[in-house]
Amino acid sequence: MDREVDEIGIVIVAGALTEQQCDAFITIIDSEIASFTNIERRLHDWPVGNATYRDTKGYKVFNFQARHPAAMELVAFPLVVDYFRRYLGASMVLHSSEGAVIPPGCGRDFPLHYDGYDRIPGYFLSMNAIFYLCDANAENGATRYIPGTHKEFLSRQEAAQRSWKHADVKKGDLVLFNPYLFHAGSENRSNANRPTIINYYQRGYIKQGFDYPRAMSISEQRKLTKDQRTLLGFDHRVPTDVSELYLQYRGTNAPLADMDPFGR
Ligand SMILES: O=C(O)CCC(=O)C(=O)O
Repeated sequence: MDREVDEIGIVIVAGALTEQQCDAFITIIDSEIASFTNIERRLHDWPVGNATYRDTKGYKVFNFQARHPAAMELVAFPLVVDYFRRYLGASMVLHSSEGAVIPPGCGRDFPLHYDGYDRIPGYFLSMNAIFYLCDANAENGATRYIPGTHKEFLSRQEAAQRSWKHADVKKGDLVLFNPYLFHAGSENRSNANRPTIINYYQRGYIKQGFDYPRAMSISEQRKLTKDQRTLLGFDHRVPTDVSELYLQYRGTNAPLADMDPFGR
């Protein structure tokens, strides 16, 4: 895996999820899309040029880990977490988890990009894991990438002049990225959706996509494993004010970091 991440820029892990797990995740994503809140519907209807967000980017179920216990379990998928921690350290956190669906006809304009805020030679700030819930290739919007660009530090304009390859993956495969590899989704020219789950991790000191601990009830927080708590950012919370600072330090020799007003 190290060699492929270093030499090619992506590694495909075959059969990370079973067919049944993929189907169950597709059902969860579809039902979340069907019951989108008003603000989620409005985001997808948002005008982008002459089209809408949905027509250009497809459907995004943001905060996917909060939608179902299986999705929460997936953010702590041991292969991903153990492997990425080797690059991003033990304090690594989740930046975002998304259920993503590229419908037929969508994805033509996904821009080639690298992941993360910055490119620092020899040092990664983030890493991306895409679980494919269907077979994917050049026909139906598979991830495209420009091999070797993770070592070249090109501009986006330079990268746009290069030719790319498509990942060729089976349902249940997992694609892990070198963050500096130029890549993007691609046009879905088939008649079926291309569903994926995109779990994106980063160093523990970078701001996460959402304030996960604050978004959860105390009872939900208590169901989390230690690993999930670390990944969701419970070890790096910012107190709103001095009263929360007292909650953090109350009564133990370690920061509570829960800010649980009822105590434990
Ligand atoms: O959907 C894809 O194939 C690519 C997703 C992507 O580019 C990203 O998450 O950075």
